[in-house]
Amino acid sequence: MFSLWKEIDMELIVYFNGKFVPKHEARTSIYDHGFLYGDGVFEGIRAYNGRVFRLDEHLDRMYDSAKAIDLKVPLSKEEMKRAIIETLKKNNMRDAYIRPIVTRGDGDLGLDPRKCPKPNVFIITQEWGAMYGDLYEKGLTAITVGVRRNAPDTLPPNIKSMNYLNNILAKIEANAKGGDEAIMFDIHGNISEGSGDNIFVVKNNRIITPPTLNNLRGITRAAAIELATREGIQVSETNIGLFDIYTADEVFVTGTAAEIAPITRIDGRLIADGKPGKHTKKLMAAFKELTKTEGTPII
Ligand code: PXG
Repeated sequence: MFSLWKEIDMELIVYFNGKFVPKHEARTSIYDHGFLYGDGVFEGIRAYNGRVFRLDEHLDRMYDSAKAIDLKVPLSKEEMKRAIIETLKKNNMRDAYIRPIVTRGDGDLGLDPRKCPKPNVFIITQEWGAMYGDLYEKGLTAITVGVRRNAPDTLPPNIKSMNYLNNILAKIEANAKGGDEAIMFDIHGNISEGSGDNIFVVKNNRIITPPTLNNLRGITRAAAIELATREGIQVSETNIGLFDIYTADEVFVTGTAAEIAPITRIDGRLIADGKPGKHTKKLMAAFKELTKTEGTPII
Protein backbone atom coordinates (compact mmCIF):
# COMPACT_ATOMS: atom_id res chain seq x y z
CA MET A 1 0.00 0.00 0.00
CA PHE A 2 2.71 2.39 1.07
CA SER A 3 4.77 1.70 -2.03
CA LEU A 4 1.73 2.28 -4.23
CA TRP A 5 1.21 5.72 -2.71
CA LYS A 6 4.84 6.48 -3.11
CA GLU A 7 4.67 5.56 -6.75
CA ILE A 8 1.69 7.81 -7.32
CA ASP A 9 3.42 10.64 -5.44
CA MET A 10 6.48 10.26 -7.58
CA GLU A 11 4.71 9.98 -10.91
CA LEU A 12 6.36 12.13 -13.54
CA ILE A 13 4.69 15.40 -14.37
CA VAL A 14 4.54 16.40 -18.01
CA TYR A 15 3.39 19.54 -19.76
CA PHE A 16 0.43 19.09 -22.08
CA ASN A 17 -1.19 22.08 -23.80
CA GLY A 18 -0.70 24.56 -21.00
CA LYS A 19 -1.27 22.18 -18.08
CA PHE A 20 1.07 20.19 -15.87
CA VAL A 21 -0.37 16.70 -15.48
CA PRO A 22 0.78 13.24 -14.32
CA LYS A 23 2.23 11.44 -17.32
CA HIS A 24 -0.61 8.90 -17.58
CA GLU A 25 -3.08 11.76 -18.09
CA ALA A 26 -1.19 13.27 -21.04
CA ARG A 27 -2.98 11.46 -23.84
CA THR A 28 -3.39 12.70 -27.35
CA SER A 29 -6.03 11.70 -29.90
CA ILE A 30 -5.56 8.93 -32.46
CA TYR A 31 -6.41 11.71 -34.96
CA ASP A 32 -3.37 13.73 -33.95
CA HIS A 33 -1.37 14.04 -37.17
CA GLY A 34 1.79 13.61 -35.13
CA PHE A 35 0.59 10.05 -34.48
CA LEU A 36 -0.97 9.44 -37.90
CA TYR A 37 1.78 10.94 -40.08
CA GLY A 38 4.74 11.95 -37.95
CA ASP A 39 3.61 15.50 -38.68
CA GLY A 40 5.32 17.57 -36.02
CA VAL A 41 8.68 18.61 -34.63
CA PHE A 42 10.62 17.94 -31.46
CA GLU A 43 13.84 18.62 -29.60
CA GLY A 44 16.11 16.61 -27.35
CA ILE A 45 17.79 18.78 -24.70
CA ARG A 46 19.77 17.99 -21.57
CA ALA A 47 20.04 19.70 -18.21
CA TYR A 48 23.19 19.24 -16.18
CA ASN A 49 23.68 20.24 -12.59
CA GLY A 50 20.65 22.55 -12.47
CA ARG A 51 21.24 24.24 -15.84
CA VAL A 52 19.70 23.58 -19.24
CA PHE A 53 22.45 23.25 -21.81
CA ARG A 54 22.09 25.58 -24.83
CA LEU A 55 18.36 25.97 -24.38
CA ASP A 56 18.11 28.98 -26.70
CA GLU A 57 19.92 27.13 -29.48
CA HIS A 58 17.59 24.14 -29.14
CA LEU A 59 14.52 26.37 -29.19
CA ASP A 60 15.81 28.28 -32.21
CA ARG A 61 16.24 24.96 -34.01
CA MET A 62 12.78 23.73 -32.98
CA TYR A 63 11.10 26.92 -34.18
CA ASP A 64 13.08 26.75 -37.43
CA SER A 65 11.98 23.13 -37.89
CA ALA A 66 8.38 24.23 -37.28
CA LYS A 67 8.75 27.09 -39.77
CA ALA A 68 10.08 24.68 -42.37
CA ILE A 69 6.99 22.47 -42.09
CA ASP A 70 4.71 25.53 -41.94
CA LEU A 71 3.62 24.80 -38.37
CA LYS A 72 2.89 27.72 -36.08
CA VAL A 73 3.97 26.91 -32.53
CA PRO A 74 1.21 28.26 -30.25
CA LEU A 75 3.75 29.43 -27.65
CA SER A 76 6.39 32.12 -28.01
CA LYS A 77 9.97 30.94 -27.51
CA GLU A 78 9.98 32.70 -24.14
CA GLU A 79 6.78 30.88 -23.10
CA MET A 80 8.23 27.55 -24.26
CA LYS A 81 11.36 28.24 -22.25
CA ARG A 82 9.31 28.96 -19.13
CA ALA A 83 7.21 25.82 -19.67
CA ILE A 84 10.39 23.70 -19.93
CA ILE A 85 11.88 25.17 -16.76
CA GLU A 86 8.55 24.73 -14.92
CA THR A 87 8.31 21.07 -16.01
CA LEU A 88 11.79 20.45 -14.61
CA LYS A 89 10.90 22.23 -11.38
CA LYS A 90 7.67 20.26 -10.94
CA ASN A 91 9.75 17.07 -11.20
CA ASN A 92 12.56 18.36 -8.97
CA MET A 93 15.02 17.57 -11.74
CA ARG A 94 18.47 19.11 -12.00
CA ASP A 95 19.91 16.56 -14.41
CA ALA A 96 17.51 15.53 -17.13
CA TYR A 97 16.74 14.74 -20.73
CA ILE A 98 14.04 17.09 -22.01
CA ARG A 99 11.75 16.39 -24.92
CA PRO A 100 9.48 19.22 -26.15
CA ILE A 101 7.17 18.10 -28.95
CA VAL A 102 4.80 20.12 -31.13
CA THR A 103 2.45 18.11 -33.31
CA ARG A 104 0.19 19.38 -36.09
CA GLY A 105 -2.71 18.57 -33.79
CA ASP A 106 -5.98 16.71 -34.21
CA GLY A 107 -7.39 16.41 -37.72
CA ASP A 108 -9.07 13.72 -39.74
CA LEU A 109 -7.67 10.76 -41.66
CA GLY A 110 -6.67 12.97 -44.59
CA LEU A 111 -3.12 14.29 -44.86
CA ASP A 112 -4.15 17.91 -45.24
CA PRO A 113 -2.74 19.89 -42.31
CA ARG A 114 -5.44 22.54 -42.82
CA LYS A 115 -7.79 20.09 -41.09
CA CYS A 116 -5.75 20.45 -37.89
CA PRO A 117 -6.72 23.77 -36.30
CA LYS A 118 -4.65 23.54 -33.12
CA PRO A 119 -1.15 22.11 -32.58
CA ASN A 120 -0.57 19.96 -29.51
CA VAL A 121 2.38 20.80 -27.28
CA PHE A 122 4.03 18.32 -24.92
CA ILE A 123 7.10 18.56 -22.73
CA ILE A 124 8.47 15.36 -21.22
CA THR A 125 11.44 15.33 -18.86
CA GLN A 126 13.18 12.27 -17.52
CA GLU A 127 16.38 11.18 -15.91
CA TRP A 128 18.82 9.75 -18.44
CA GLY A 129 22.48 9.08 -17.77
CA ALA A 130 25.29 8.33 -20.20
CA MET A 131 23.64 6.76 -23.24
CA TYR A 132 26.47 4.38 -24.16
CA GLY A 133 27.54 3.26 -20.66
CA ASP A 134 31.08 1.83 -20.61
CA LEU A 135 31.55 2.37 -24.35
CA TYR A 136 32.85 5.90 -23.70
CA GLU A 137 36.03 4.22 -22.45
CA LYS A 138 36.14 1.37 -24.95
CA GLY A 139 34.73 3.07 -28.00
CA LEU A 140 31.72 2.21 -30.12
CA THR A 141 31.49 -0.14 -33.05
CA ALA A 142 29.85 1.54 -36.04
CA ILE A 143 28.42 0.08 -39.23
CA THR A 144 27.97 1.95 -42.49
CA VAL A 145 24.44 1.20 -43.62
CA GLY A 146 22.80 0.88 -47.02
CA VAL A 147 19.87 3.15 -46.24
CA ARG A 148 20.65 6.73 -47.31
CA ARG A 149 19.93 9.87 -45.33
CA ASN A 150 16.96 11.80 -46.66
CA ALA A 151 18.07 14.15 -49.41
CA PRO A 152 17.73 17.90 -48.75
CA ASP A 153 15.05 18.11 -51.46
CA THR A 154 12.97 15.28 -49.96
CA LEU A 155 12.56 15.65 -46.20
CA PRO A 156 15.43 18.03 -45.34
CA PRO A 157 17.56 16.39 -42.64
CA ASN A 158 17.86 19.79 -40.95
CA ILE A 159 14.24 19.46 -39.84
CA LYS A 160 14.02 17.66 -36.52
CA SER A 161 10.66 16.21 -37.41
CA MET A 162 8.65 13.50 -35.70
CA ASN A 163 9.26 11.32 -38.73
CA TYR A 164 12.41 9.46 -37.73
CA LEU A 165 11.87 6.34 -39.81
CA ASN A 166 14.86 7.11 -42.03
CA ASN A 167 17.12 7.01 -38.99
CA ILE A 168 15.28 4.09 -37.42
CA LEU A 169 15.86 2.05 -40.61
CA ALA A 170 19.56 2.84 -40.24
CA LYS A 171 19.50 1.78 -36.59
CA ILE A 172 17.73 -1.50 -37.43
CA GLU A 173 20.40 -2.26 -40.03
CA ALA A 174 23.25 -1.45 -37.62
CA ASN A 175 21.62 -3.53 -34.86
CA ALA A 176 21.28 -6.48 -37.22
CA LYS A 177 24.96 -6.20 -38.14
CA GLY A 178 26.15 -5.92 -34.54
CA GLY A 179 26.92 -2.19 -34.50
CA ASP A 180 26.40 0.20 -31.62
CA GLU A 181 25.64 2.99 -34.09
CA ALA A 182 24.90 3.37 -37.79
CA ILE A 183 26.80 5.65 -40.14
CA MET A 184 24.66 6.91 -43.01
CA PHE A 185 25.67 8.24 -46.42
CA ASP A 186 23.78 10.87 -48.36
CA ILE A 187 22.47 10.07 -51.84
CA HIS A 188 25.80 11.16 -53.40
CA GLY A 189 27.92 8.82 -51.29
CA ASN A 190 29.19 11.44 -48.86
CA ILE A 191 29.13 10.57 -45.17
CA SER A 192 26.07 12.19 -43.61
CA GLU A 193 25.76 11.33 -39.90
CA GLY A 194 24.84 8.66 -37.38
CA SER A 195 21.25 7.65 -36.64
CA GLY A 196 21.10 10.20 -33.81
CA ASP A 197 24.40 12.04 -33.85
CA ASN A 198 26.86 13.97 -36.02
CA ILE A 199 30.18 12.50 -37.08
CA PHE A 200 33.75 13.80 -36.94
CA VAL A 201 37.10 12.40 -38.06
CA VAL A 202 40.57 13.39 -36.91
CA LYS A 203 43.45 13.04 -39.38
CA ASN A 204 46.97 14.40 -38.84
CA ASN A 205 45.79 16.46 -35.84
CA ARG A 206 43.05 18.16 -37.85
CA ILE A 207 39.35 17.68 -37.30
CA ILE A 208 36.94 17.29 -40.21
CA THR A 209 33.15 17.08 -40.11
CA PRO A 210 30.68 17.11 -43.00
CA PRO A 211 28.82 20.36 -43.74
CA THR A 212 25.20 20.42 -42.59
CA LEU A 213 23.27 20.30 -45.85
CA ASN A 214 22.83 16.53 -45.52
CA ASN A 215 22.47 16.14 -41.75
CA LEU A 216 21.03 17.72 -38.63
CA ARG A 217 22.72 20.90 -37.44
CA GLY A 218 23.69 19.42 -34.12
CA ILE A 219 23.97 21.63 -31.06
CA THR A 220 26.63 19.29 -29.64
CA ARG A 221 28.41 19.40 -33.01
CA ALA A 222 28.63 23.20 -32.69
CA ALA A 223 29.90 22.89 -29.11
CA ALA A 224 32.56 20.36 -30.18
CA ILE A 225 33.74 22.69 -32.95
CA GLU A 226 33.97 25.57 -30.46
CA LEU A 227 35.89 23.47 -27.95
CA ALA A 228 38.30 22.11 -30.55
CA THR A 229 38.96 25.62 -31.86
CA ARG A 230 39.56 26.81 -28.31
CA GLU A 231 42.09 23.97 -27.87
CA GLY A 232 43.89 25.22 -30.95
CA ILE A 233 42.90 22.27 -33.13
CA GLN A 234 42.04 23.12 -36.71
CA VAL A 235 38.47 22.20 -37.68
CA SER A 236 37.09 22.15 -41.21
CA GLU A 237 33.63 21.40 -42.57
CA THR A 238 34.35 19.28 -45.61
CA ASN A 239 32.66 16.34 -47.31
CA ILE A 240 34.13 13.01 -46.29
CA GLY A 241 33.76 9.52 -47.72
CA LEU A 242 34.17 5.91 -46.72
CA PHE A 243 37.96 6.01 -47.21
CA ASP A 244 38.29 8.94 -44.79
CA ILE A 245 36.51 7.17 -41.96
CA TYR A 246 38.34 3.85 -42.43
CA THR A 247 41.75 5.56 -42.46
CA ALA A 248 41.12 8.22 -39.81
CA ASP A 249 43.31 8.59 -36.74
CA GLU A 250 40.17 9.07 -34.66
CA VAL A 251 36.41 9.07 -35.24
CA PHE A 252 33.81 10.38 -32.82
CA VAL A 253 30.13 11.26 -32.80
CA THR A 254 28.29 14.07 -31.04
CA GLY A 255 24.69 14.38 -29.89
CA THR A 256 22.59 15.47 -26.94
CA ALA A 257 21.83 11.85 -26.09
CA ALA A 258 25.27 10.43 -27.02
CA GLU A 259 27.27 13.52 -25.89
CA ILE A 260 30.78 12.98 -27.35
CA ALA A 261 31.45 9.30 -27.99
CA PRO A 262 34.51 7.66 -29.58
CA ILE A 263 34.10 5.22 -32.48
CA THR A 264 36.92 2.70 -32.54
CA ARG A 265 35.75 0.15 -35.08
CA ILE A 266 33.90 0.63 -38.38
CA ASP A 267 32.73 -2.27 -40.57
CA GLY A 268 35.23 -4.56 -38.85
CA ARG A 269 38.22 -2.21 -39.32
CA LEU A 270 39.92 -0.86 -36.24
CA ILE A 271 40.28 2.90 -36.24
CA ALA A 272 44.01 3.49 -35.72
CA ASP A 273 44.95 1.30 -32.73
CA GLY A 274 41.31 0.66 -31.81
CA LYS A 275 41.35 2.87 -28.73
CA PRO A 276 39.69 6.27 -28.19
CA GLY A 277 42.13 8.89 -29.50
CA LYS A 278 43.76 11.76 -27.64
CA HIS A 279 41.79 14.55 -29.31
CA THR A 280 38.52 12.75 -28.73
CA LYS A 281 39.36 12.23 -25.06
CA LYS A 282 40.35 15.86 -24.68
CA LEU A 283 37.07 17.01 -26.24
CA MET A 284 35.05 14.62 -24.09
CA ALA A 285 36.62 16.11 -20.96
CA ALA A 286 36.19 19.68 -22.21
CA PHE A 287 32.54 18.99 -23.05
CA LYS A 288 31.90 17.59 -19.59
CA GLU A 289 33.39 20.74 -18.08
CA LEU A 290 31.32 22.97 -20.38
CA THR A 291 28.04 21.27 -19.46
CA LYS A 292 28.83 21.73 -15.77
CA THR A 293 29.26 25.44 -16.03
CA GLU A 294 27.07 26.69 -18.86
CA GLY A 295 23.31 26.84 -19.31
CA THR A 296 20.00 28.39 -18.35
CA PRO A 297 19.48 27.97 -14.58
CA ILE A 298 16.43 25.97 -13.50
CA ILE A 299 14.90 28.67 -11.27
N1 PXG B 1 21.70 13.95 -35.95
C1 PXG B 1 20.49 13.42 -35.73
C2 PXG B 1 19.79 12.73 -36.83
C3 PXG B 1 19.88 13.53 -34.46
O1 PXG B 1 18.68 13.01 -34.24
C4 PXG B 1 21.84 14.72 -33.71
C5 PXG B 1 22.38 14.59 -34.98
C6 PXG B 1 22.63 15.47 -32.69
O2 PXG B 1 22.10 16.75 -32.50
P1 PXG B 1 22.25 17.51 -31.10
O3 PXG B 1 21.65 18.83 -31.35
O4 PXG B 1 21.49 16.69 -30.09
O5 PXG B 1 23.68 17.56 -30.80
C7 PXG B 1 20.56 14.21 -33.43
C8 PXG B 1 19.92 14.33 -32.09
C9 PXG B 1 18.36 8.88 -29.46
C10 PXG B 1 18.01 10.25 -29.94
O6 PXG B 1 17.52 8.26 -28.78
C11 PXG B 1 19.00 11.05 -30.48
C12 PXG B 1 18.68 12.33 -30.97
C13 PXG B 1 17.40 12.75 -30.92
C14 PXG B 1 16.42 11.93 -30.38
C15 PXG B 1 16.72 10.68 -29.87
O7 PXG B 1 19.44 8.42 -29.75
N2 PXG B 1 19.74 13.05 -31.48
